[in-house]
Amino acid sequence: MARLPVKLYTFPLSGHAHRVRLALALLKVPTELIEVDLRAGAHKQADFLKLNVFGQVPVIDDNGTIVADSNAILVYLARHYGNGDWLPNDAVGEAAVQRWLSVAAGPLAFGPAAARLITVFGAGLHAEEVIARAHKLFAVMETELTRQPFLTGDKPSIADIANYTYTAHAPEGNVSLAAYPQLRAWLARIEALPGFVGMQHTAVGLAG
Ligand SMILES: N[C@@H](CCC(=O)N[C@@H](CS)C(=O)NCC(=O)O)C(=O)O
Repeated sequence: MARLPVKLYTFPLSGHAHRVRLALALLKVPTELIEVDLRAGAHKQADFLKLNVFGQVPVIDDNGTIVADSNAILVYLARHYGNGDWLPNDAVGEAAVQRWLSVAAGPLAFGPAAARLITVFGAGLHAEEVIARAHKLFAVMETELTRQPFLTGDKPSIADIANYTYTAHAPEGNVSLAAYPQLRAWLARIEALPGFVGMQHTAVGLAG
């Protein structure tokens, strides 16, 4: 039976959802975008909770296979559609990628992504604290990227995809990238990959 496009349940300003959209685009997987109206609470309705008990985007439906959580989806897509690229099979290579997926779910989420939640969505978080956390992370990434063009080596992987969006959009949360030339060059390398698609910009913070 002919395969249908992968359905991506998304929200245009969600960096977590964008990382999946970017992966689908780079892997050239036909995609149907289904917008979930987070502002109207559609993600907490029974129909959506059946797809993701956590009531969050992103979720994909790949011809009946439902996968929720952005990093879990990146692993699924890399294994299913990546032809061995994007997620190495060897133990050391896979662990190196997982390390950066943990960064995306940890310091990236609680640093630059959280800073952007304040300016884009009005979240009641402590700006100074999350901005400081973002700079601490970016200083480490800057050092790592002086040694190699992508986070895990010479080739891009889902580690780069997972960390791209909230880094690129950090200025929206008042986190300047001016002090990080290697980080900016890395963003440009990802943006130059065939099929790259960006996330909608929001004119707030330093991006205002
Ligand atoms: N760990 C999840 C986090 C996803 C997430 O935080 N999604 C946000 C949008 S960026 C969301 O749906 N928020 C609504 C909510 O948590 O109620 C993932 O990586 O997919």
